[in-house]
Amino acid sequence: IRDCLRGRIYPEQGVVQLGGIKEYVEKIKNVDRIIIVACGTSWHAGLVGEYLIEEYARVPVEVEYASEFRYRNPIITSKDLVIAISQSGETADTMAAIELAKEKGATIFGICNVVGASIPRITHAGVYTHAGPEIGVASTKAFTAQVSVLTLMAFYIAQQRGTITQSKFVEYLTELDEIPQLVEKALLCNEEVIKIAERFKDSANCLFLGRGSSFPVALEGALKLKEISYIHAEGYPAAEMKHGPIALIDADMPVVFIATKNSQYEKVISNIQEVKARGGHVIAIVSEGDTDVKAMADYTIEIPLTGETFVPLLATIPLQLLSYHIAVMRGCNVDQPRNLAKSVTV
Ligand code: F1P
Repeated sequence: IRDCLRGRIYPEQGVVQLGGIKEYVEKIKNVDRIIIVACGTSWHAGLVGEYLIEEYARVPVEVEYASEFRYRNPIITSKDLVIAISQSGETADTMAAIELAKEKGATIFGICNVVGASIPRITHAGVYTHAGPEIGVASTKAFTAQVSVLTLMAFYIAQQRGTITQSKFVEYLTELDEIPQLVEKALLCNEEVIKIAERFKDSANCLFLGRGSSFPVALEGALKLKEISYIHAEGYPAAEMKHGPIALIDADMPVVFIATKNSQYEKVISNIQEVKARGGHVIAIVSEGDTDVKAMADYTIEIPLTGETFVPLLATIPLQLLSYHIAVMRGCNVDQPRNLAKSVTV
């Protein structure tokens, strides 16, 4: 995240550097709709982007799996702005979605990690995440870097459209600038995560639940566990639990909640109570100093207290560590999971 934000945010001056995107400022000011296209982890980052762009810039956002979007007949016009997200910059589905949107006249921005990859070459403008090479196949630091860029874009679009004041813009940039230090603090949870991994490493299933922008974080937590430890995991919005997944809950179903102090904290607490009442084991990601969730959950992992906007950047850290430790304890190759390719080019 530090490398991703370096040279990009200048809170004191109240400016951001977003490369070629700034050449499309009129488009940004007048756009009626943003469509985000991506696959896998990048799609989850896109969902976080949806929450943030709609919250701050008040532009309707749709987030599409590129692998679906490319094969249907989506309604796209020259008024649309499409943001394509890809770690590798080579994902065939994402490239096909970009070409389709371009044919219909949309403006395409890219968020990519690999400099000079194919996707940056077919977009109109873009931002590199500069997360460094992803050694493993599963996307990890690329995810937090993508979310950092999307957070920055949400603030920038909001500033340009006048949906936030310049003083708020500066305030948000200042908070974002502090995130790398908070991530360092979040990493101190490692010892606690190892204990939890030891306890649940033999589970057959796992459920991840969150509300608001913590819902995509739950999806990403579940995907990482699936990808590198081969444990069946599902991410759900916590409020959807009662519409189905609650039937699965028993003593063999660990449930990971993102239960940080934010606007839906009380509601998450009642979801935790529902799980506990059915004998489920609760692992909760909580804000530093939390007492209410701690009194209920079987295990808690603390992350630094931060504004709701920045929770995805911090809450992802313990979830990635949890998958990592479980995978290592199960003897899985975390860098080269079976059946997965770094770039899905067909
Ligand atoms: C998309 C993706 C990754 C996943 C795996 C397969 O790649 O689904 O999120 O971890 O590597 O591909 P990308 O378009 O972000 O490179």
